[in-house]
Amino acid sequence: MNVLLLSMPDSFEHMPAAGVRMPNGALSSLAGNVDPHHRVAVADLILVQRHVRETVTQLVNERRPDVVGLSVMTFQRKTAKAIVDLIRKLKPDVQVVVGGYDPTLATVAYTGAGPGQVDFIVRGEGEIPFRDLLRALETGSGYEMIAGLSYRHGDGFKHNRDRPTSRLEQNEIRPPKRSARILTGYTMLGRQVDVIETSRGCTFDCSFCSIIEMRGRNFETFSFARVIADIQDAYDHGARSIFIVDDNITLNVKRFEGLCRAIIAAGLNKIDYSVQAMTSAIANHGEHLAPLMRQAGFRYVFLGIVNVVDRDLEFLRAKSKNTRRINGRGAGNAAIKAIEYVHRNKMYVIGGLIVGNPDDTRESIQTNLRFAERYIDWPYIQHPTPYPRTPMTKALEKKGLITSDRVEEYDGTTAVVACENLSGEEIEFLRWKAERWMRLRHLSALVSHDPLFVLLNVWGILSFNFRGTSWRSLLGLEKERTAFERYRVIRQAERSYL
Ligand code: B12
Ligand code: SF4
Repeated sequence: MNVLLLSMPDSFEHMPAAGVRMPNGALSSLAGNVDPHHRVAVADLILVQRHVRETVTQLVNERRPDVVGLSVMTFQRKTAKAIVDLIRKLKPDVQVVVGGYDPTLATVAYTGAGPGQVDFIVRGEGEIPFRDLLRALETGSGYEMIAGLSYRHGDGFKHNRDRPTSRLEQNEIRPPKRSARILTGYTMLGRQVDVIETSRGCTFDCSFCSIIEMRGRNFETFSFARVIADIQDAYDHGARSIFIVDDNITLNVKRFEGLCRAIIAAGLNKIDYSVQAMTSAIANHGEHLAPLMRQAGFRYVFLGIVNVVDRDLEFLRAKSKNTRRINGRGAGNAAIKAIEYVHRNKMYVIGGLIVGNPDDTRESIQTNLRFAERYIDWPYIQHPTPYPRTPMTKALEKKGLITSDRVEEYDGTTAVVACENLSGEEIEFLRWKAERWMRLRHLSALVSHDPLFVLLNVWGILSFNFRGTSWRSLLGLEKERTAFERYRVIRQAERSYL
């Protein structure tokens, strides 16, 4: 069968498509796990963000897919539905499958008839159900036995039982197939980027995170042999920068140290790596771990700092993962110590913070922003966002603080939730105002690492970063509020990809 797999073009504030265009790891993994006789093509639409309609039209006309699969996050739902409509117009007999976080956690949003209508929903991990679905479509053997699948049946949808998470050590999941990708232009600030996985899952339960409802609290790991082969494959396909997409690689620090050693032994430390990490793990084990990470080629460490105010950490259920331990005892917030280890070893901190929680005040938000200004190299500051079925969403609903149900705005940097004492707009204004300047500071580090990229892209980066801002507002001749209003209008227009 001809299969076309698409990831959505929607990007957000911290990942401007001019500088960061990463492949979607799910799709190449699906491609690697279907039966080999299918002709599978993967198209990451972030690579053609301003030509989505033309690209999809061309792909459907050229490849005549029997099945189209879309990977969708919640803020991409509206785009996904518009793409489905376009594909159906071009090829009415196509079978449409959706998977990923939004179809799994907001399944009913996809079961309706009419615009954006889909035929199948894969809930949770997709490799095995998608492989089995293609088999069933080919042989006409029925869908009842495919765990994790929902399918259209008469006027409604049938939902098969959930599928247990895969045992990764047992090689149940075959490696990704990067050769299925048909578009080019992946980049992480000028270097070709790819994504790899070394584990799936997390045993924590932060209230804002989708992972627990997605797969339960568990931690599954791939063997080092598989990981190293996967990195080598990414390198052979041209990657010189790798984003490790693991939910929480730092759950097992000994294993992470072993992985660093394996990367060094395989000579793959010539690649720049980026990874997400818990502050507590880096603060508690940084003495040994951080130098090893540096030696292995790590450059950016995304630290889930979350918040530096204790009350907020409690609301976000993220206190223990951000607590430093000395002799087995809690010793305060781990963020500063973790940042110290990262910096001492010449790596950069991407600082993940969430501001605008229910009890936040102007002062507590400013405390977090000032912290970011002082300690963080690249800010990744977000607002509480009510993703489907997270504990935080339930809490926010109960408090009546959700101010927008337009899911295309659920990109993390559009405030769709108010505090008890501040409007969403005010919270977003405070973040927007501060973050533009924090990002600017990192330009010098970019220049020394990739001068040509900066030279060729500096104008694009600056105009994206300062969109809405005018010379008059910079000189104080116009209110920053006015610039912010302009920015919001621009951001609103950016959300329309077709
Ligand atoms: C890596 C990652 C990123 C990377 C993305 C790199 C890339 N291009 O893939 C970066 C850092 C850029 C990123 C950014 C964002 N992310 Co992000 N990210 C993740 C993370 C940590 C891992 C995702 C991953 O690759 N997993 C590995 C793959 C193999 O697994 P998977 O994606 O789940 O796919 C499996 C199934 O879902 C399914 N599947 C997926 N697609 C499809 C399609 C079909 C057809 C089928 C059949 C099955 C299927 O099968 C796959 C294989 O088993 C997750 C999860 C987490 N715990 O936090 C968040 C997560 C996906 N991100 C999220 C969000 C919100 C964002 C942002 C909007 C803001 C933010 N919070 O950072 C931005 C927007 C990105 C953009 N497009 O601009 C949310 C999504 C919530 C939701 N309900 O939509 C998550 C769940 C985190 C959370 N807050 O809980 N992210
Ligand atoms: S530690 Fe990270 S992956 Fe784990 S639940 Fe919290 S935010 Fe999600």
